[in-house]
Amino acid sequence: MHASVLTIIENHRAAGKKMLAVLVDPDKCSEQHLLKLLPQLKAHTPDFVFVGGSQLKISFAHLIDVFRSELHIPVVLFPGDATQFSPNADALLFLSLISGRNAEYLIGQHVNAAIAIKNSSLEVIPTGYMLIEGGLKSAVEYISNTQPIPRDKNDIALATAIAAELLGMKAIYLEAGSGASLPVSEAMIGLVKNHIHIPLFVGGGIRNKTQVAAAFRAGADVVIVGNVLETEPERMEELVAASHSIAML
Ligand code: 1GP
Repeated sequence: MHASVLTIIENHRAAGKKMLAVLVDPDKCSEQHLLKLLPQLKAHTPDFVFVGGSQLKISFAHLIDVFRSELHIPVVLFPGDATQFSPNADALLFLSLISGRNAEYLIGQHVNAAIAIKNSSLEVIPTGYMLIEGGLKSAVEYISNTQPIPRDKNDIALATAIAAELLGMKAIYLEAGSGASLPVSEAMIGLVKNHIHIPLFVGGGIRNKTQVAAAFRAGADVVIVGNVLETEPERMEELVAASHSIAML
């Protein structure tokens, strides 16, 4: 049993430490890939494993159970919609796509999932999920039928994040989209960080230790990496080490 995800994040923030989350998309995690990924996750443990994706409607119960039994870190649901739910995870990012204006992803999917979530013992983390233009059309943009915030419109990103905090959300996630060619800019991360008090997650297109360090220096509390480990799971060590070396910035 570990502390709640929000408590872990708050404790790290208080100690000036940064955190890395590895995102595993069940659509892209074959049994063969899992056999390569698991030893890396065990040898170079990140702070969290996120499970989810935005594309296909698949059951990921098996993956959740494997991570829960093999790893000693929180397993966090990062759902693309209400079907991507398992009561066996530790926590759920209850994502509201606040960069967009599609009610289905602002509240509709949440209503669909609400009773199942309420009946589970999952830690629920209401999260303002902000899609930022990342150089490529993202799956989130396509599936949700919303527009990302332009990558140079830092003022819009800031106002959106502040609105989320005022609405009572417990975290902000700046998302450039999985496989983005351009991660969220340091300027945008820094501006948002300086005006909110809730934890800041940053992901999308972060592929190496330099980019991990840049996102942390700019103000991210938790950096999420996914895509790069789908093709090169052996990069786990470098990315986890980068999150540790940035402590106390
Ligand atoms: C995507 O933010 C995550 O939702 C991670 O992005 O797959 O590009 O690392 P990548």
